[in-house]
Amino acid sequence: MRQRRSLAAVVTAAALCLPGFAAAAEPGEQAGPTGHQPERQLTDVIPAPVEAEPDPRADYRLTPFTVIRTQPGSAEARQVGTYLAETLRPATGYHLPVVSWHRPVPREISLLLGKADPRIGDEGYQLDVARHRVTIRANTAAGLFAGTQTLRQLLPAEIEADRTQRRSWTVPGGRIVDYPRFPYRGAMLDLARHFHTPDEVKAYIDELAQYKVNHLHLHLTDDQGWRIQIDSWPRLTTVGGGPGTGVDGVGGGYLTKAEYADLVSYAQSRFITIVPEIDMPGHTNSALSTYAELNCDGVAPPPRTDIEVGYSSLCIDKELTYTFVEDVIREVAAMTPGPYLHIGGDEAHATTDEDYQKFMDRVLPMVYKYGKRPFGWNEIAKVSPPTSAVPQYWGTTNTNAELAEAAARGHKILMSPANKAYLDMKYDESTPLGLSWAGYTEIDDAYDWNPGNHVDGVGEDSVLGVEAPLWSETLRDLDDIEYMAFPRLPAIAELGWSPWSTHDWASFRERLAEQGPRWELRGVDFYRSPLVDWK
Ligand code: NGO
Repeated sequence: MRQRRSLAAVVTAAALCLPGFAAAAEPGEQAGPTGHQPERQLTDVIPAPVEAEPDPRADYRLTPFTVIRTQPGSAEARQVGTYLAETLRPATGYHLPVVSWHRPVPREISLLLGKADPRIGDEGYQLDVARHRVTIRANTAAGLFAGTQTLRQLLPAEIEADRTQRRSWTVPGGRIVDYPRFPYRGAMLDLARHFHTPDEVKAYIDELAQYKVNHLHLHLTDDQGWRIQIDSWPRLTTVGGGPGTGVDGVGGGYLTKAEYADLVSYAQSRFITIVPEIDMPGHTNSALSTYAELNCDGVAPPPRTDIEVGYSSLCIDKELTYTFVEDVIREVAAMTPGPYLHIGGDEAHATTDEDYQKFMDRVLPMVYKYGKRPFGWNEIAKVSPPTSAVPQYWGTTNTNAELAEAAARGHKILMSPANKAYLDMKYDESTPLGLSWAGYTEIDDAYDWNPGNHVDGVGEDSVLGVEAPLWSETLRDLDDIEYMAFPRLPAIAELGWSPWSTHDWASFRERLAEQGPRWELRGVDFYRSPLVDWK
């Protein structure tokens, strides 16, 4: 009884105070079998759900009386409920109180743990939309979060507005059972070529989360700049990340440990794990030009802000190199709760194969010593690292002998083929930003490949997942990032989440068109590909 009374009090408060209340004051369940058609179909979601069974008699209408009820006793479920309420409040103007009661309430959206379809695993969810309630069930808070992101896309696009919209809010009825194809669905942002501020990274995280991306790889160091505070080598950031260290001498900057920690927890609140990358032994000019003693001849090379690659190398035969690397790995591992630490290893053209092997033989054990699982660009496959190390494929061909051998030895591979998944490739010859060394990548190119058989000898079972890297040689601000990421990021996210049986360009292109108005309302810049009939 007490619970019901307090609900009434809340709703009355909503009726009295909230601007949106009047708009929906004919509180409504007019939606449903008669008349009102929802604008969305149950399958209008990116990534495509595993299974969707529409029930047109069961449309649900969000009203000023809707309550979000989360699993009693679960602080995590409550956080997901609070995030959902925060995303739905601005456009609806509804109060949407979040409660953790045991008993169901009328017109609720409930987020509950357990008792779902057994297939959903750790990250999946079951979403039931009925006339009087929406129920999301999952085994974990991550699954509940994924379910809420689906629910968000099932509401009309105006739900993304930051001001109250005078309209009704109907969710199409039926059931979705959904879970990921691969455990790792990633994006990468390059902070080294141009620094991107914590706020820009957070804005990107907010977008990634909507497409069920669960890892963000940060490329933190390169020839141009060093972007993460390392206490034992302080000049890395004050000098190596200082003003003018962006490409063409533009910008500069770095993350303090406090800012990094804040980003890690912000990402965690959206169920995204940060994967830090310290690129070595190549791509190290910023460290080498900051600390002369790291060079074989003890002479610091000049800082460089051009976009040449493959000219720098740590000094393989100097013991100080390994003191330096261990200090960095220790500090980065300590500030990173996630399981992975990326050590780069790409384009070490200034290091001989023998030296590269020597270097990796010393450095890979350090990653394990500090409790992390190493990631590296696919070049690390040639040193036969322990099989728990993850090579990240960035080639442009469908054959790679070293990668196939690594898969045969039992490695999991992360797929980021540059001609498909690199978000910094130009869309076509007229794209003002980006590079084109791997070719032009239109939205259909980004979508049409199968990570489970893209490289000969690397089958579905050997694939850890997919990642869409965004390198920043030409990208200075958030608008630039967004313009290159959208609409291709959702394509890569769908390849990582949705089963291959749902893969369908015609359907994807239509679902993508529906994202356009959402991006506009959120102020997200995007490329209006002529291949899509944007709404
Ligand atoms: C390559 C190179 C990067 C460039 C990027 C640009 C890898 C793994 N190494 O990818 O340094 O920024 O291309 O597309």
